[in-house]
Amino acid sequence: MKRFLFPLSFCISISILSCSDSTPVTPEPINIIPEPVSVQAQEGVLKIKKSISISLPEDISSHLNAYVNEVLSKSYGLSTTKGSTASAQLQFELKEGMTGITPYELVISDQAAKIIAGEEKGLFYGFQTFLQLFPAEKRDVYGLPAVNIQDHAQFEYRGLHLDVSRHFFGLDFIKKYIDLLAYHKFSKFHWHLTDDQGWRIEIKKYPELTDTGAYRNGTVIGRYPGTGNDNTRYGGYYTHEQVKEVLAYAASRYIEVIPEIELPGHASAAIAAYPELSCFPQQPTVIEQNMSEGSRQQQAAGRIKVVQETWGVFDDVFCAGKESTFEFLENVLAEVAELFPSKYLHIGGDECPKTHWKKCAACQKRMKENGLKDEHELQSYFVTRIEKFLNQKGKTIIGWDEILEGGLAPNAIVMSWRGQEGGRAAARMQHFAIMTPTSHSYLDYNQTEKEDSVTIGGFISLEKVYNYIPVPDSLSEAQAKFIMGGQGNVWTEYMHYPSKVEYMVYPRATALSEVLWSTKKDYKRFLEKMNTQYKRYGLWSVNAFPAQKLN
Ligand code: TNX
Repeated sequence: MKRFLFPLSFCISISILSCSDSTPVTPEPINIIPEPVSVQAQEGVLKIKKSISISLPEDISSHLNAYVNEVLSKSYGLSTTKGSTASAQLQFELKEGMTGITPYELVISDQAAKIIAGEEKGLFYGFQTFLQLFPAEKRDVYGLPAVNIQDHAQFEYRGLHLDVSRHFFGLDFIKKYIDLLAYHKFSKFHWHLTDDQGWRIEIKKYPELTDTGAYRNGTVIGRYPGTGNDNTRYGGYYTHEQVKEVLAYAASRYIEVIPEIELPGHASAAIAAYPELSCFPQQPTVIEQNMSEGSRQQQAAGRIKVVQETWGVFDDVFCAGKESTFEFLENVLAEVAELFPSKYLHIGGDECPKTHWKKCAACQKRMKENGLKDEHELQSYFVTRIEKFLNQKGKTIIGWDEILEGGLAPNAIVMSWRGQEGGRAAARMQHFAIMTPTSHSYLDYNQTEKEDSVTIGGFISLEKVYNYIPVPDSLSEAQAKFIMGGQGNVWTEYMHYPSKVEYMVYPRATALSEVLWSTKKDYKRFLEKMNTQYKRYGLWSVNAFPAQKLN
């Protein structure tokens, strides 16, 4: 077995420098991910031994203070003391007039490290860069290299998504996932909370959504259509209190959490809870192959709508004809809008088969009354109506690129997943877009051609992710401004455990962080930095895909 994947050609000249108390210390090599705008190595080394003095601006958020102290202590065993503005070893300073998206400067001399930024978020990013100048292990003495770093982000939207419906992940893992986002300077966590296989957020007005909709009677075994059903009840959900805990945790890491409530498709779990949301409440849920014993018995006993147990796209969607559907969704969304501070709310919009709408008298009546020429226009009516409701609540909707079909809702942001075309079309219409194409950012796809675990298939290598350019060439400069950034999508049909999520997501999310933050492209250099990054994965206890298996 090969021990190292990446070329070790990058070798900075390691000089042994003397420090104030005259013990020689070796400065760490500089391997920052995502790559900063400018890094100028200087002569000298800042020596840190057992404790570090810190000065923060007086009016800084207490959570930033707490984070800085906690990470330095947990990761590096350093005790922290409060230092004076002029002499602390780690100084944070807010300064007006810096330009760019969340700019910061990090200046390290043999006396002190100074992080300067226009806002707290910038100070936080500067601190992440500072941490990457430490070795990825606890030591008695640390030697940080003297350096001048100027940095800012290329895109404001730098996201990672997580599907918690197909498989559910508890709070500890969600927090760890957020920690990892923070280390990579991601700015958004897209929390995919509802889908056919489980409704995962408490809605006080509709308790059945979680009492019934958060649990399925079993799960298909193996790759779809599977070899059987495990016949094991599976599920879970987040209470409002837990959601608030996650939001506070994310906020203290400067990460915005964007909730997704899927509509009008991917609605089987909600329909299992409230069958009248379907066009056909009297028709049993169809699970063509490998249905669980529990669901068979449930259907035989007359409770014919069940939470889905297999993967795919299903015909039973929210009925667009009944007023009660909109009343329900508005009540749900009102609670979600209130809970999440983000100005964005993702409403799904993808993969909504029109089979039921075509046969449903209420849907057909709605189309006729509103002069809608086909079911795509009915979907557009659906989304536009929901958008209007959410706009009144001060929220901007994001939807998967199917929301372009039949006419885009007036203020919607398009999340382009079936390639780049949706994002390009949106930008041309002066709508904002977020790029998450299956070609480059589906982190559920295989990362080697020889993948030996069960996955959804496909193949997106680390290099492919790294070489992604989110702004399509064909856009004018003015249109390109509508590309807010990009995101990695993590669909969890084949990720049953946190360790599998990490195995699929890292190292590719590391490459994506550089794509979204930096304008530089140098894959060879990136691979060199990955030698250090794999050590950081060790420090962070991340079960990353093994480097040896990547080539
Ligand atoms: C498509 S991307 C889906 C998901 C699946 C995913 C699997 C999108 C908007 N919808 O429902 O989980 O493919 O890769």
